[in-house]
Amino acid sequence: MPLKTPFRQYLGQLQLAGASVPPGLQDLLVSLTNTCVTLSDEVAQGALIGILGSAGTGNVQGEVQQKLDVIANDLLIAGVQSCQSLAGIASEEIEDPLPVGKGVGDYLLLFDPLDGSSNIDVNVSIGTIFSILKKPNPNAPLTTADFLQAGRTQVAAGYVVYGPQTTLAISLGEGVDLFTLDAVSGEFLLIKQGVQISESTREFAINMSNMRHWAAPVKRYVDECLAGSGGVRQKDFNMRWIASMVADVHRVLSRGGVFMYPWDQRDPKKPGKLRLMYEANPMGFLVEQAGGAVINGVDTILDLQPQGLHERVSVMLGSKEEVNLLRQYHAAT
Ligand code: P6P
Repeated sequence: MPLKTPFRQYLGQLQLAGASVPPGLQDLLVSLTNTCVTLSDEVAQGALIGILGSAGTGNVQGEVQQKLDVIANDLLIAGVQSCQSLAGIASEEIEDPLPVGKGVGDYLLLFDPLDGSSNIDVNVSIGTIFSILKKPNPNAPLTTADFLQAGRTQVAAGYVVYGPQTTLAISLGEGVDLFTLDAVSGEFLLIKQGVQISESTREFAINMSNMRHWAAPVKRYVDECLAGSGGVRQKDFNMRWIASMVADVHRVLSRGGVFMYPWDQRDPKKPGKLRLMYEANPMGFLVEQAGGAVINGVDTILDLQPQGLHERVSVMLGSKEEVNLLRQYHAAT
């Protein structure tokens, strides 16, 4: 498909296993991404329209909400209300799923409306992460159980990163494609089709300040990266940590690497910091579609059967060789 194809036209031309994208899914994706364009404008205004700083409220995660967290959540919920194919929404910012219309329809939408919000006030990239599932019984009343499907069942997943460019990464199950927001037309234009993550890398991403709390396999892996060319890996590594999953994962998709937010002993009962349903699963879907891998240490994350809408998970994703090594080290314990 020609570069700079607008997203709406791309969806109209895309073939999935020889068939067109269902019109209801096209409508949902266009409404969702158009809302992200509006959100991008809000994010870019920042202090000029008084939307930085804390909202003074907490979310279901027990976290202090930033004003933009609330704005993003409200915008996204409002932006998809007219989608007849959408039955319900699950958001990081709200406890229970929200029915759309009468709560019937083919699809379910899950999102982290504004991931990385600790970076909002310091002008570092943040983003919206989304996941779309099929509703098991389209005409039955909406239930939380409808959303508790393994990540591999996603029909679409993606993110919009609000950075130097506002860029959309999306997969409908046949590879990952990238679009950048054109300021003139206000549309996402195709910039790359078929993103592939390099199997090997020299770059890892983890919050090093947590090192003393990590499990042994993670400590071993990172120590070996730090030992560089004189150590068992026989190559030097670089480290990055943006503390915004969307930005870190976009870098991994763009130039390879491994991103880790593993379980640590600060709160042993918590399996990890990141959420399975609307962070790890959509990001893992993209990474696998781009030829990478995503695990929680021992299991492939996309095969996990969710138990709760807001459950957390340990995450290691990116270049296949590195993720396989992490899996090997976890299996050896
Ligand atoms: P830390 C942002 O709050 C987030 O959920 C992810 O986007 C990011 O990868 C992680 O938390 C950063 O966590 O502990 O390094 O601030």
